[in-house]
Amino acid sequence: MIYSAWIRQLQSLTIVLFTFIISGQTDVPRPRGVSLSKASLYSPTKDFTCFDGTSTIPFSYVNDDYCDCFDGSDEPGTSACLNGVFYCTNAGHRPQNIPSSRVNDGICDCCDGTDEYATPGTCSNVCEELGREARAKAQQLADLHKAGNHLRLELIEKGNKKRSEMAVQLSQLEKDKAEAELIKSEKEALKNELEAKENEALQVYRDAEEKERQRNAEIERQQREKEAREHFDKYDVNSDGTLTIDEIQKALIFDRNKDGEVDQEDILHFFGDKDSVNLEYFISTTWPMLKPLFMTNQGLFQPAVNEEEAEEPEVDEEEEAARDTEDVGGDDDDNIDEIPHDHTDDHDIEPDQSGKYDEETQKLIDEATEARRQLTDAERTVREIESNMRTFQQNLEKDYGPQQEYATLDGQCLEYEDKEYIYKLCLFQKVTQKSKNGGMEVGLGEWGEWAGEEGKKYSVMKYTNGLACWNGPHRMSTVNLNCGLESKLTSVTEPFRCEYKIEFTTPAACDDSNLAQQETSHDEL
Ligand code: MAN
Repeated sequence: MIYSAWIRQLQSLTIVLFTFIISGQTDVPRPRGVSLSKASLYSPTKDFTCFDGTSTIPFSYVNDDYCDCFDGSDEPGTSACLNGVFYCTNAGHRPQNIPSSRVNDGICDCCDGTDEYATPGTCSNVCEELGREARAKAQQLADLHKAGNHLRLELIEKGNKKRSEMAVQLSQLEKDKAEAELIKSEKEALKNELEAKENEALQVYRDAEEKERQRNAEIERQQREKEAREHFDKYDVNSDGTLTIDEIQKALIFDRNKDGEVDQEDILHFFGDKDSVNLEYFISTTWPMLKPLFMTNQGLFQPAVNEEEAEEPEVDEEEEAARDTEDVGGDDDDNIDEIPHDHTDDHDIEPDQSGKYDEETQKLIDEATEARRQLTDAERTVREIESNMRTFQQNLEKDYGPQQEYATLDGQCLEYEDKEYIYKLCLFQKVTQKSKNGGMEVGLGEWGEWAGEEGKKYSVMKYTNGLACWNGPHRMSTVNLNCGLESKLTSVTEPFRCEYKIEFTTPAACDDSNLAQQETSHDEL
């Protein structure tokens, strides 16, 4: 045990020394796989404390190919810890952190080849070449951003102008609305006033109509009564003012089964289980029940025609119908009691033959109609102003980017075609898809929100709640914004069913300062 500890110490010393020699090529000597920024945490004159603070070990244990720290911080230059981090200096290109488990695994991860130090010659140093390419690309990007940035500044100016114009328009609409509401309430008051007059005039017609209705009802009632009385008199053979079962049985017209007799039970039913009925009961109860029966029989048993008539080859149906009606209704209305009816009263107010009102009433109706029309117009105007205001308010509340650079793009539509579909992105509104083989436009989402990751919020747009996918969720689209000198869609894909990814270039996404920030964050690796 003591021997093995001694061996471990000796090995460690050799490895650490070797490491320091290798890293000694840079200014600050440090163990292998340690970045410049972390060099001070590895001091050969002190014990090493794991980054997570869980233990402190002799410095000789650092990079001794044995994992002592839970966080792998004691083995940055070996693959002993699964969770360690190896730092590639990559001089000439970008430094890089790789998982230390990849150290000496036979695969070149660092462009300077330092991760494969156990087998020198396995990896050649290609950092200069890669760095050159990366720098050229970065330069291109920087040039693009610089050129695009001019356009972005223009968009910012236009965006701010658009917003302030919208604010002015909104406050104008607020004034318009106040005015329109005033007009509306004036029109409403006028309408109420004229409608009251119209109502008053029409009430005269309504009253007359009601009077007429009552008069007709009374005529009908009297007709019914007259008819019932006539039948009563007919069947009351002894004219004693009482109709008996016996008397009605003689009226064979009620012989329903045509056996020459009127069923006594039926009569009892019509008589309310009494032997006889008086005129009053007959009118109110018996006749209304008997009449349908009477009418049926009347239709079935036509009165016998005399020979002369029988010779007539054709029967005038109209005449016959008229005769039937007479039979049913009894005599004509000649004897109907006159209902008092003051026509002079009605003369002025009844609509004339063509259904028109008197001149004065018609004038009031026309005035009220016009007032109603004007109120409807005034209400429509208020609604239209309110709807415009809502649009302006919604647009003013929309997040058009930190400097309004996206404001002028609102509503602009761009298309992209692939083999199967034509996609359309209407910025801040919606995304659609249309099959080239025809069919309906499919909604792939409506404007939702900016959804870029922290610090890059304005690099991604989300359009959600599109048409429901068959047996699945609603379609939605993610729009990635890239710097470009013109606004266009460069690709549309569907990485997951009903989830669409759109690449969109626009000068609004070009920003020198953003680029500078990105570069800084790369260097920090
Ligand atoms: C349509 C298109 C496709 C989508 C399927 C899902 O064909 O909207 O993009 O994948 O429906 O059923």
